[in-house]
Amino acid sequence: MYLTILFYILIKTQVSNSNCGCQLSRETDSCGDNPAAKYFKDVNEDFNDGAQTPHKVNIEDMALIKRNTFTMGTDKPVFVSDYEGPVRNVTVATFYLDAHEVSNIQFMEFVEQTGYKTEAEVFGDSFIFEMFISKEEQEKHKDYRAVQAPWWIKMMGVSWKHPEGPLSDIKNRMDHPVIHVSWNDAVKYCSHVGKRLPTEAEWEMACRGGLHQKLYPWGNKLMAKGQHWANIWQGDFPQINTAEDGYISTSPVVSFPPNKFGLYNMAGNVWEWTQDSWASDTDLKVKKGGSFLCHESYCWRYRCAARSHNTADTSASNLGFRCAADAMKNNL
Ligand SMILES: [Ca+2]
Ligand SMILES: [Ca+2]
Repeated sequence: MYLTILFYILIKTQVSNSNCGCQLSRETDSCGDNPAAKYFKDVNEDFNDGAQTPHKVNIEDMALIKRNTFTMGTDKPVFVSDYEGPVRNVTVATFYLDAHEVSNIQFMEFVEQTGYKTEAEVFGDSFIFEMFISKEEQEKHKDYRAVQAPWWIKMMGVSWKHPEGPLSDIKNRMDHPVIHVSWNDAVKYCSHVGKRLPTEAEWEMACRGGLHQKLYPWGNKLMAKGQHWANIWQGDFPQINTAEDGYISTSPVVSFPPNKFGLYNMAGNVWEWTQDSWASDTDLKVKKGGSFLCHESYCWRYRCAARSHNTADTSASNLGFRCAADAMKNNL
């Protein structure tokens, strides 16, 4: 009897695992119970995010963004299904926002202090853009391509410190944004440093840098003054990236001109997680800003009004974050 039950459990487990597809989001619905939720506690059992010991937030490298009412969204949506519109007035209280995306060196310090393991490390894989791995690896992982976007491959051994697989490292890009971090990882990092993720409204108001209804943080013209203002894709997506802006992949977190609020790479470089859910009853989280993979022909989402989403446990090679903090008296 016990053997029969054990056999049934084993078979059920195998069937359930084989159903976990290679969509860009780790869809918890199609995979039954979220495996990360099960392992997360154990792996990070001793993790202490410091929340019990409130401390003054280090506002160095943060911009103070004063309370304002701004016009959020657009009435000229490029992706209607992303709910980019309609425009509406939103009032945002004064807050601080990191001047740049969280870098590898910052994330490494967090891991060294806490022993934290990211979800990509717990799952054992993450999504990587095909161009960054060899043809041999691509062939090996041909069954792990995202159905809707086959240039994304779910690859074993990919994590924040091994962004292109076990043999890769980050030693020459410590000042680049940390990638392969999930929303859950981002929340843990921000909490550790006494901060939090920005809301979508905070992020978008910050992106606009005080400009009214402009496409980009610097205005409406992509190549204003004949120069590049963000790390995006030049060429024919997804085959040819001419990298005319100087970067085929991520750029340092402080690169390209900052906007009027002193914020770097709000548009492009890596997507940035926000605090908000896509809808109240889902595990999908809003991300903003587009990435180095975005091209106008396919993913014109490096506009301030643009938005997209992933599940909270998804990680990828073009997705990072920055933190915000309340402008409370003890932070001033
Ligand atoms: Ca680029
Ligand atoms: Ca960015």
